[in-house]
Order: sequence, then C-alpha cells, then structure tokens
Amino acid sequence: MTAAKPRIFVSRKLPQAVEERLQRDYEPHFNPDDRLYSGDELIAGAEQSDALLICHTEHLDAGLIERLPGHLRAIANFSVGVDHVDLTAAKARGFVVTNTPDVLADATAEIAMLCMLGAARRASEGERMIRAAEWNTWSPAFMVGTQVTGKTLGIVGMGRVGLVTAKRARGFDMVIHYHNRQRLPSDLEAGATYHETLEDLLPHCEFLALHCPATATTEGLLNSERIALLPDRAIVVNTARGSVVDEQALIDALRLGKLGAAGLDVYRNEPHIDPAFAQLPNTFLLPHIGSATRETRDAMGFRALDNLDAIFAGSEPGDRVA
Ligand code: 8YV
Repeated sequence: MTAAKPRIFVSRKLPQAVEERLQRDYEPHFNPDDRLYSGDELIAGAEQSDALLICHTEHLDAGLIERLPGHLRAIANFSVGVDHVDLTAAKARGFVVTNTPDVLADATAEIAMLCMLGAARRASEGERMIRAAEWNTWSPAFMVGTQVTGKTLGIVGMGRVGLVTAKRARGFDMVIHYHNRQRLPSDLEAGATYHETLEDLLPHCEFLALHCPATATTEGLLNSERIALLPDRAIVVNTARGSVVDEQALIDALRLGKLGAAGLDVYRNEPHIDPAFAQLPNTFLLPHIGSATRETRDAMGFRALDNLDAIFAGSEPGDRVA
C-alpha cells in the first residue's frame, strides 16, 4: 500500500503549472473560483489538511492561529512578506512557516522603477487625459515632470528587492544611498552610500524607494517628521507594504507640495485604499502587482512547493521563517 499523500489546503487559485505539481505530489484542496475565504472557512479547511498554502490575502492573526488544529504541520506562504501571519503565535503552536524570497526580486524591482518613472513623468495624468479624449494642446510647459536620470535614490531596506532596484536605477545613472539594518559588504554595496540612520539618509533622497519588510519596527516608518527631512519635491515610491507609511502624512505632503509625487503599489487596507490617493494629481497608483508576472508567479508557487516537499520529507525547508 502506498502512503497517503499529504493534504494541502490551497487558499487561492494558483498558476496552472503549480496546481499540476500540487495535484501530482499531494492531495490538494483547490479554490477554483478564487474566492476569499473567511477565517471559519480557513479553519474548516485546516481541519481536513496537513498544511496550508496561503497568500497575503489570508490574515492568520494570533486568534485564528489559536483555532488551527494541532495536527497541522505547516503554513507555506505564496509570498515573501509574512506580515499577514503572526509568526510568534505560529511558532508557539509548533507550525512550520515558510515564505518565497529571492524569486520575486526582479518583478518587484520592475514595478519600483515603473512607479518611479510613472510618478516623476506624470504618466497617470497623461494616460487619463488621452483616455478621456482631453488632450487638446501642446506647449513647452505642458506636462513637465521631474527627470529621473542622474538623481539620487535612497533605498530603505537593501535586501533582495532593494539590491535589484539599485542595479536597475544605476541604468538611469542614479546615485544610490541606502539604509539597512546592517551595512552590506562592498561588492553588494557597489558604490552605494550607507547611512546608519534614516534621519541621515533622508536629506540625500531626491527619490526614496521603500523596500523594507513590514514589521513592528517599520510600522509607520515614513511619518511626517521624516518626510520633512526629505528634499522639497522629493518623490516617494512604495512597493513594500502600506503599513511602513503613515498614509495621512504622505497625503498631506503630496497635497501641500512638500513631496513632488508618489508612486505606490501597496497601501494600508488593500484593496479599500484611502480615496485621497486617487484624488491627488501627483500620484501614480498600481494595485499591488509587484510580483504579478507569469514567470514570477510560477517561481513563487514552485518555491512554496519546494518548502512543502522538504517539510513532508522530514527535512528543513529552505525558507523557514518560523
Ligand atoms: C504578492 C507580495 O502579492 O510576496 C509578497 O510579499 O507582496 C506580493 O508580491 C503576494 O506574495 C501574494 O501572496
């Protein structure tokens, strides 16, 4: 008799190749309609499963983790960010938690560059004008934005995504400054200037890109006091998490012209974001699509499955976060 395959509760619809591998190696419970499950449905799914394979749309707070069945072995995330899972609570219950680092750095850095360019060159305004058939003039003063080439870029969080963004930005002759918990070795730094504190970094940043994880330490990191330290008309880009920004402070600074523009892919309370962002002319807004390429979504799924494979083979998964 062959051993029963581990049962995996898959919370969202995943790429076809990933679901095929799940079907081959596991006993998966799929969500073909890609419905958002309630907490009760996640618990019910977990009752019938050996592991959960979830996205950042599933919020596993301490209360929910307390209700998960003791037989559950693992929570594999289809994401690099794990702020939607209370890691301390999961660890206390003995659940192995994994994420999918590395594989989304290129895709997310592309979106950081898009946000930077889109915000600086007023791409949203131009797009909307054409789509509304309102383009009826041209003059030397028309749609004048900020040049990206040669400007200083401050990167907060020089992890995998931050490093790729720095590399891409160098293609625009940008001068890189960064703040990170630790200074990088010089080969990774590649000439970038390290600042031990954010306060030291911010006055240098004509552009500021946020690439740090959402943690208790980074909650509201970009607040009004820190925005005040940026050069006037600086441009802020966030492809990390909405929670690292005090959104009201950002909106006020955009409204008052302290900041020139913002390019945002992430927000607090997604997808019900603060409507003020869409009312401001100087924002370039995307709906959390940092990792949304076919290549990357496949790679994220395979990485999550590599982690599950290791766990059910009795070995240490490569990307254990709890
Ligand atoms: C995805 C992300 O939307 O991986 C992350 O942390 O923010 C994203 O790019 C998410 O992974 C889907 O669960």
